[in-house]
Parts: sequence; structure tokens; C-alpha cells
Amino acid sequence: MTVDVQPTRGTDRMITLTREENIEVDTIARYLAGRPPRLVDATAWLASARELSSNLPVRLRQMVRHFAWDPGLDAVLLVRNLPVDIDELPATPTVPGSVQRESTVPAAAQVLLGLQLGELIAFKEEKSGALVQDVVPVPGMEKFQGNAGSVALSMHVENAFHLHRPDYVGLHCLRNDHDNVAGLRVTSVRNALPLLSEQVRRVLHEPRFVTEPPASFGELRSAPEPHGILVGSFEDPDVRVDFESSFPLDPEATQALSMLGDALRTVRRTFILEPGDLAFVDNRLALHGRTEFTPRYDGRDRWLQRIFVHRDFRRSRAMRPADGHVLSSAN
Ligand SMILES: O=C(O)CCC(=O)C(=O)O
Ligand SMILES: [Fe+2]
Repeated sequence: MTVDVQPTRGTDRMITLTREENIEVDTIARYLAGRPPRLVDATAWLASARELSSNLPVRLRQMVRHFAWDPGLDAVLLVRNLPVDIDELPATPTVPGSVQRESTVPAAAQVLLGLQLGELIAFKEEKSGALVQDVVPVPGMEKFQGNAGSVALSMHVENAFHLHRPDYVGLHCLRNDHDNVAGLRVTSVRNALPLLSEQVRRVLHEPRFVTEPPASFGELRSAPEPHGILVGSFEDPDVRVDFESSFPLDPEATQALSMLGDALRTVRRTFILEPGDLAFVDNRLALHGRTEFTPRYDGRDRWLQRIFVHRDFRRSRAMRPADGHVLSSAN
């Protein structure tokens, strides 16, 4: 087992709601949850959510706007003390592919925040294209390298293989694990970059790597396109890697990728999320993963809700039939 540094509670983009702000968000989320047709994937419900999101507390909107402009060195926004009423919470789901179709208060709160960052998206091939997805441990899938597992989940950019991968991944904690040890790990390329030589960085910018899609996205029609692991600006690049599914194409690229892995591990942070904590990971600059934990499958297991956000909705239009929110590669 990897020994981790002490869990951290801080990031350079963080806000803890006051009691008053918590009540304000609760009031808006409750009102939104009751709007017809009470389904988070419905166009009419999302339209209400978009409108209501501008009524969120000013200090919260300012922080979200600040993070959107500059995600900081850590590239994660932590919003704490969102309204999650433990007494209202049903049992943690235990089935694979579980999603939140109904407009619960925690789903509403999360959607309200996501809509301040951009537009919600999902992939048709993943979690049946639902916009709010459950991240829960599933019996029999303990060793699975995905969010249904409970072994350590390796560090990844979400949907790294995909041209229109999310710009942000929002992970909202409704319940942590019984032992309170499951940690969301985040590591940013901005923090890792100073640990790498110019030569290694140059190699990482070159198209000497491929990233394979998960089996759920169907058979590839052709070999994946080689790409750089570091993308764009040499002084402040984006990162595109999944340590389970990205592969180097030559020995020098292999060495460079391994050095990046070491650097990212050195600067990695672990957040033990509490109910009411919502982390938005900037998926352009940061990787995320999870420490291991022991599920009990008694209805009180760890439960996160996940959303994906695009800042520029228009960019993926060709993959979104009828201007909907679900990307489909068949289109
Ligand atoms: O369980 C976690 O904390 C993260 C899981 C994950 O990588 C995801 O849901 O995208
Ligand atoms: Fe993930």
C-alpha cells in the first residue's frame, strides 16, 4: 500500500459557506428540486436551473468566477458546507451504472454550481448518458479501475482519450466511507512542471503517446491518434494522460512519462471529502484518483455525485444531437 502524505483540507481555491449562505443555497436548491418535471436531464428543468444559478450567494459566484478565470496552482475548487441533509438521504446505491435522474436537493445544488462554470455534459456510452452520476462502490467490483471499485484508483484525466473530455469534473460528497479514509486525490501539472527538465517537457509535448478509450466506448475503428501528454503553452501547458490507458510509443517517451508520473506523485494532494463538500477538478490541468477504502454494502457506504462541465458548449455541437447535453460518438 502506498503511504500517502497527510490528507489536506486546503487548496488555493476554496470557500466554506457560512450558515446563512448554506441556508440560501438550500432554499434555491429545494425550490429547483420541485420544478417540473423534476428530472435533472430534462431541458425544461435545466432551463430553470440555469436561471436560478444566478441567484446563488454572491461570494460563492465570485469564487466560482475566479476559479474559472484562473484555477490556481492546485487546479481544484473546493466548496464546503453545501446543504446535505443526512436524514433525507436514502441508502447509498449499490448497483453498477447508478445515476440520479430525479431532482433531489443535493443534485440540484450541484447542478446550480456546475451551471455557473459552463454547461453540463455526459457521454452516451457512460452511465447511460445521465448528467448526474453516482460514484459508489459496487459489490464484486472492488478491484475495478473505475469509480465502482474500492482499491486505489489510479490517477487520470477524465476521458483523456476523448477530444471533448470535460473541462471540469464536479465531485459532490453525500457520504464518506465508514472509516473516513477514502480520499479524492488531485495532482496538477502546474505544481509538477518545475520538477521536470526542459528536455523531458519537450518530449512530453510531442505526439509520442496514445490513449485508449475504455471498452464501453466500443471497438476502435482505427488505432488511436498519437498525441502529446503536455498540450499547448510550453510555460503553462494542459495535461492529457490516464496512467491506466495512456501509452508511450518509444523508449524516450517511456522515460519521460515515468518522470512525469513521479513528479505528479510528489505534488499529489489527498482530500477526505465530508458530506456537503464539492470538489471541481480542472480536468485540463489536473489529474484525479482515489485512495483505497473498505465498503460494507450496508446502505451507508461512500457516495459521491459526479457531473461533467464544458466551458464552451458550442465546441462539441457536432457530437450533440438536437443540441442536447449528451455526446454521442456515433453521430
Ligand atoms: O472516487 C473518487 O473519489 C473519484 C472517482 C473518479 O475518478 C470519478 O468518478 O471520475
Ligand atoms: Fe475520474
